[in-house]
Amino acid sequence: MASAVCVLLGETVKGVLHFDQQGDVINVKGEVTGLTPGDHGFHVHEFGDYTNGCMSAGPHFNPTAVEHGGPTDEVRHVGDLGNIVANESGVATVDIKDCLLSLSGVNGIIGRTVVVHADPDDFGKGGHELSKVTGNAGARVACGIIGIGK
Ligand SMILES: *[C@@H]1O[C@H](CO)[C@@H](O)[C@H](O)[C@H]1NC(C)=O
Ligand SMILES: [Cu+2]
Ligand SMILES: [Zn+2]
Repeated sequence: MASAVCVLLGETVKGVLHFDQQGDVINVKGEVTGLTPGDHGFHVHEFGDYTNGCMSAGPHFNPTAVEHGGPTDEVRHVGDLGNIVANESGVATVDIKDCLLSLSGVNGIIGRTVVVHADPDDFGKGGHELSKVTGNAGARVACGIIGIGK
């Protein structure tokens, strides 16, 4: 089993994520706090670059150069993990299983960045000019670089 870890930091939003891969399945588990209640776009972005904060992480990790989508859509970026849902206390418990992400190879996410957004990801269906690119998920409220876990 391979693993990775990501510490998310923003002005008010914080969290820790653990990635465990068994075969083709990655399980992303953790907790994110300090959110507004509701859905928040949750993606792996291309670069592990924090030079100018979360903006330096670049676009969604998209090695196959396709349109943005939801996590269960056939057409989606590798980094499209959908939304995390914060409760009334602003806490999102994350427990996502995904078969497209990987900890190695062309879909490898180690050294890239997880970004949590201010707004919901519309999975490309919102009709906004950004829907097919980012899911129109708004500002980057926290991010963290994915590192090798122990
Ligand atoms: C939100 O979730 C956290 C973590 O599970 C929990 O401790 C807290 O009580 C929940 N808040 C509400 C209002 O349900
Ligand atoms: Cu994003
Ligand atoms: Zn995307």
